[in-house]
Amino acid sequence: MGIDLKELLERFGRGDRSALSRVITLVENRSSLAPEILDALYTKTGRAYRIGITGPPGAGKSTLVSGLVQVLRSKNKLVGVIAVDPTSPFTGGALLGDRIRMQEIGLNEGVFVRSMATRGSLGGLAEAATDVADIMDAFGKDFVVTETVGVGQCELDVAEACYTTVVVIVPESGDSIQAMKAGLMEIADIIVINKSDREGADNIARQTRAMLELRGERNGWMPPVIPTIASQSKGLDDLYEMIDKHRQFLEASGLLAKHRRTNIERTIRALVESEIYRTIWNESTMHHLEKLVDEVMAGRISPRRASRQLLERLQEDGE
Ligand SMILES: Nc1nc2c(ncn2[C@@H]2O[C@H](COP(=O)(O)OP(=O)(O)O)[C@@H](O)[C@H]2O)c(=O)[nH]1
Ligand SMILES: [Mg+2]
Repeated sequence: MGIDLKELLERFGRGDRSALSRVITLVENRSSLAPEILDALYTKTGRAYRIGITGPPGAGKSTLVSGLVQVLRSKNKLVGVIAVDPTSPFTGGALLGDRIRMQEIGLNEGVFVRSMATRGSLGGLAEAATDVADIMDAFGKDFVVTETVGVGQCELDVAEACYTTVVVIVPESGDSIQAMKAGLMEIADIIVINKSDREGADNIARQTRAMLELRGERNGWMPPVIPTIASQSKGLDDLYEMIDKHRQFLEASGLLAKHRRTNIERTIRALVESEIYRTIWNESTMHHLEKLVDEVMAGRISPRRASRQLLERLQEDGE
């Protein structure tokens, strides 16, 4: 099945949604065309503002994203949404509820929604999510909103690659403590207390503010705590205003440029490292490794000495 890449990229450039969808699929599946596509599109990136929405499952993140998208659409902004879904251990698929809700907002012109399954293995997800965000950016989106479940390092990485990270918690007992433990508070630029129609919302907002004040400002920014009722579209304008305020803060302080630099550096490093891994662990080194393991098992050399031998061999190969 041949792909006319030139034609595909032309359609992409004209704003053809099916071309966007196709490009994302090719990149997500790590097609052999992916590097060429990403290189071709990269010069068009850098415009979209990237928002990460994270928090425990069921906190109302998807509902909140739908509402936020509506606020953005009312301001005529073009929006891309990436939902990094938790994989159900039973079906292996993305949660159905998410799909349906996300499709609803996807029907709105000017909004493009893409779900990405974590597929159990976390390897490469952060890179893949960043690639998809880059593609949406190159397509001309003003905002790219990424929803991730705030569990696991990889999801934190995805959220942190965004310029403004919104952590969503709910008034359930201990939720803010849990979030704190999971390292969520560390990456939060804005904290949303969703389901503020529930009892205890004021209390948790107060507790969270106290907790944040104890910690103090982070790079000159004090994360605000915003109550929302996403299911009733309440508090979403406040949330947008705060995101915009944070954006202005990042721009004025030069932190946005710094953030982008860090992301670019991280991307280059990751690409170099994966290429090195790929070249190092080829058939011949694997074979040599097995032999060294035998030597260690037989008590003739230490693992450290084995590693040195392997490194020397690689160096010789490289010369
Ligand atoms: N009571 C209440 N329920 C909400 C609110 N926001 C979302 N929900 C409900 O919480 C459930 C989980 O929402 P969802 O957006 O899928 O959560 P996610 O797993 O964080 O993406 C759904 O049944 C929503 O209707 C809210 O503000 N108040
Ligand atoms: Mg969700």
